[in-house]
Amino acid sequence: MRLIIFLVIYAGIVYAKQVPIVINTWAFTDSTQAAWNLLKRGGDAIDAVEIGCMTCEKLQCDGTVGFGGSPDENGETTLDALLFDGTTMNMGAVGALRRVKDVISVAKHVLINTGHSIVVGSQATEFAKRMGFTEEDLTTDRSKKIWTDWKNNRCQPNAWLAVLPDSNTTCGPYRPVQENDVYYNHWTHNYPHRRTREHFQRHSFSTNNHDTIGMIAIDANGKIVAGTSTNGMSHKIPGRVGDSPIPGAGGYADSKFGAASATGDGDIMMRFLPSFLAVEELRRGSTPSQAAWTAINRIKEYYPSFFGGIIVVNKQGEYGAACNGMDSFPFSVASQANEKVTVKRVTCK
Ligand code: SD4
Repeated sequence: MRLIIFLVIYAGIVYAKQVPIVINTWAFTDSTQAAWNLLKRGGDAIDAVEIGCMTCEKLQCDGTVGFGGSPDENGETTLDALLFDGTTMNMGAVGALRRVKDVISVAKHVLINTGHSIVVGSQATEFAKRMGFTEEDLTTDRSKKIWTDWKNNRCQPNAWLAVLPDSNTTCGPYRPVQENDVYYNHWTHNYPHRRTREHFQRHSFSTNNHDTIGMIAIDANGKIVAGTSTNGMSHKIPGRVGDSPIPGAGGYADSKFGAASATGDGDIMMRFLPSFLAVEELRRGSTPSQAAWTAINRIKEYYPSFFGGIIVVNKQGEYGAACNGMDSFPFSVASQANEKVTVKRVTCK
C-alpha cells in the first residue's frame, strides 16, 4: 500500500515537473518565451501556441515567418498556419493566405468560428476580413529584393519540372515539354536540372534559409496543442500550399499521448504525414526520440537527402527530435522543470 502511495506521489511529481511545457522548432526563443509566460500563469495551450507563433510572425523570425518573406513567383508573400487541439481533435488551418499578416490568429478563427478545418487563398482573405483582420500588402523591401534578384537570375531556381519557358529568359509562362517536342533536345541539353527536383531542393532549403515555426504546448490541464506558422518557400508557384497547415504533416496532437511538429521541405515531407506517424509511435509505446527518428527515417527511405526536422513531446512532457539533410537541428524549450528558455540540438544521422 505504502509503495502504491509512493508511486502515485512520485508519478505526480514527475508529471508536475515537466508540464506545463512549450517546445518549438529552431532557435526562435522569443516565441518560446512568449508562450511560456502564458503557460506558467495557467494559460490555455491554444492561446500559448497562438501567442508563440504570433511573436515569430511579428518579428519575422529569420525573415522567414510572417510577412515580407519567401516571395512566390509573382513576388507575393503568402502564409500557411495550423492550430491543432489534441483534446477536442478540432483544428483550424489556413493555406496560401494573401494580404493578411496574422495567419495563426486567422487559423484560430477557423478552429473556433467554423466547422471547417482548412480555408485557403483569396477566399481565406475574405474570411479573415469578416473576422476583423486588416487587408494589407505583405511585401517589404527585403522580399522585393529577393524577388528581383531571382528575376535577374533568369528565375532560377524554380519549382517547375519538365517544362519549357516561352522565351530565352527561362522565366515563365511555361508549357509542358514532350519527348516528340522539337525543343526536347534543346531542353535536356540546356536545363538538365529541370528533369529532377534536386536542383531546386538544394537551393531552396538550408539551415540559413528555413521558414517554419512549429510549436507544441502542454498546459496545466494536460491539454496538448500543436501549431505552425510559415511563409513557405521562396519562388513557389502561386497557389502552392506546404505541409505546415496539413494535419498530421506540419503538426498533430492527441492529448492522450502527445504531439509532434515538423519543418523542412514540405512538398516532400507532407507525403509521409510525419507528425501523425510520430504521435502514432507514441501511442505504440515509443519514446519521443524514437518516435521522431521513426518519422524521419520513413521519409529518408524514399528521399535520402531531404531537408527537415521534427520535434515530439509525450504527455508527460518528455521530448525528443530528429532531423535529416543538415548537420544538426536546434529547437527551443521551456518547462516547469526548467523555466529558462533553452536551445537544444539534435545531431542528424
Ligand atoms: C514549407 N515546411 O512550406 C515549410 C517550410 C519549412 O524549414 O519548414 N522550412 O515547406
